[in-house]
Amino acid sequence: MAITTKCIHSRFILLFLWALLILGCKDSSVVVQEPEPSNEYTPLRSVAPFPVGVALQSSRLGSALHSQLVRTVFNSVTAEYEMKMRHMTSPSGDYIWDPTDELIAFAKEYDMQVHGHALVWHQSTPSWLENFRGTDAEFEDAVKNYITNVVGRYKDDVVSWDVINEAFEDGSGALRNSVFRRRMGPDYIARLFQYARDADPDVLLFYNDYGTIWDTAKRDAMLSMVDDLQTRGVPIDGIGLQMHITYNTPPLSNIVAVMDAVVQRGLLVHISEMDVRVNPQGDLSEFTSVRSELQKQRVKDIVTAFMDLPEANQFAITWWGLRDPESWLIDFWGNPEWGLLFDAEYRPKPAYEGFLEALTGN
Ligand code: 9MR
Repeated sequence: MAITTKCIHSRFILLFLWALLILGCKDSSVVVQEPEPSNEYTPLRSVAPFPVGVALQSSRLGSALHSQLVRTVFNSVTAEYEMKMRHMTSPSGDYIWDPTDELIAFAKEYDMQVHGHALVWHQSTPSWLENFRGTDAEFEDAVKNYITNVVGRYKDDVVSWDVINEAFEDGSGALRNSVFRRRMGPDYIARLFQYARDADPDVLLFYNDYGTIWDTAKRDAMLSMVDDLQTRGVPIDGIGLQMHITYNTPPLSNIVAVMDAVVQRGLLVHISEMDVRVNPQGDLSEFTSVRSELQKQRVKDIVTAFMDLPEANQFAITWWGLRDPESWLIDFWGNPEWGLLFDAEYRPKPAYEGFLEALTGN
């Protein structure tokens, strides 16, 4: 009898220890996946006089920490890919609304504005359009229909759209020979803007591109397009200057010159898709404090230059992702990179301080 009681006791103790172990493991695995965010920083949205945005993927909202950080720090969101044509429609052309609806619901709940990206982009053409069998007029009707449906559906939720993304070639500034250019003719951009305006008279319409801050042919092509659209009364409200830069290129003076040219045309400036590479030569295998300080200064300089623009022309600054390891830069360039404001552990980096210092004038 004594032996049986002893057995029951020791089994109970074992069970108790096992339960403790399981709970302990569970706790520590949560900590590993989602470390505590630091609270020792001022949210950008609480001090910036303009919207500060971040690119989002709806699947990342599943991480409580990710979504908490996004909504605390930023007050504008852009879908990193889910609002592009190839993701808004299936290969056969059916609309896919859920991921966008989810992003928009999140933005609404936390009082954030939504910048739509992008109605037309040659790199995100769905196969139903790339291989469109009808006439050119039918092709254009399909594009118009798409713009009307998408812009119309999100009329009350999306403040601004990139109507067309990256329409000019690198180096020459020639119009890319995309399926849109081939099927709709060389004046297709003007008609895209008009279709977007017809779908929503209040939404702000942007042209968005990379390289316009270092490639003079592309910059000139973009500005000539703007001049032409404005002369003909085609609606365009702003320019997205994709800020995919490195810690030391291009010179700040180039960036300021393009921003000024946009302002001279009475348009809004969107510093879009911002990230600052610190390892463009691939010489770093870990992030150094020297590069980190250079990155900080670069961010500070860009934000300061943006704030020097007339207030009426400051649209927003949008970061192309939240945490370093999630950035497209790593796969694209094939080097270790630390291009964003937060590190892998969700901690704000010195670059974040640089942004704040520019905002507060310290
Ligand atoms: O960062 C985006 C990446 O997650 C997507 O897979 C990719 C294709 O949709 O697009 C990336 O974002 C691009 C943006 O839409 C346009 N400018 C260049 C960006 C980096 O490629």
